[in-house]
Amino acid sequence: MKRHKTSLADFRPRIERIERRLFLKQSLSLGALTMLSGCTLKDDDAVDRLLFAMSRFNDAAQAALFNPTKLAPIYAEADLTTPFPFNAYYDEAFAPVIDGDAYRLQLSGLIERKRPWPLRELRALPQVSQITRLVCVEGWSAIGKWGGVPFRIFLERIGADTSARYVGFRCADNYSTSIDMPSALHPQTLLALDFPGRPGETKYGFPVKVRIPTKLGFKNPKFVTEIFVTNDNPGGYWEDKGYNWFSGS
Ligand SMILES: Nc1nc2c(c(=O)[nH]1)N[C@H]1C(S)=C(S)[C@@H](COP(=O)(O)O)O[C@H]1N2
Ligand SMILES: [Mo]
Repeated sequence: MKRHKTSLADFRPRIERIERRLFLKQSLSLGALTMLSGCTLKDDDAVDRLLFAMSRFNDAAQAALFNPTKLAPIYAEADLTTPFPFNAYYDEAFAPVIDGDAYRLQLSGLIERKRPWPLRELRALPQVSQITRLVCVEGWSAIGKWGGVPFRIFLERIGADTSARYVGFRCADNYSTSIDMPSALHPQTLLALDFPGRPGETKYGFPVKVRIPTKLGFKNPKFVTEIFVTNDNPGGYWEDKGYNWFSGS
């Protein structure tokens, strides 16, 4: 029996196969990924046990419709991961650095008031902060603190059509992603303006990241330049390459 350290990535093809077979369009659950990223898989049996547990988890998730009141776990300051890991589809050195004074958040689609928002006006909206876990499909997770405006408050303020199906995001690095409206309105979804890391560090998404603790990392856009509301699924950078679109709990 093989006894070597492996990561989630090593089992990706197999997980994808099983995922297709068992869950069809249902997501690989965030809970299961948290488990996976928090432990070392030592052998094939361990993987089988995990995949079996995951399939049960997903069956339960499938039995219930998305519950917009279900909360992601909250952590303490003592749990913060430092340094916080950086991730993007490119190397850290190429992360965009945005001029906060010149920045305007653009709005489009099914939104009544589309005037662009300067950073200082976003800062003038009600602010909250929360410590949650970011879970990346690549097999790691990290606990960080994000502060900002509850996204629901922002959507209401701009007159977004909250009966529409999707909210899409465009980013300064040409990244994009999109989420379902119930997740956009989830009480823990934040238009984040404060990030993990040292003061002044910009690579975690300055000036705006949409932080959705009920979704996998790749559904949490950094360096957001435009938000739009639509009834046509906008897909996204990874979504268009085949990643599960919902990817949340
Ligand atoms: N604009 C942008 N946002 C992005 C990405 C990216 O490449 N560009 N990568 C995503 C992925 S895969 C992850 S895991 C998280 C990583 O966020 P962090 O750098 O704050 O850890 O950002 C997400 N948001
Ligand atoms: Mo990720």
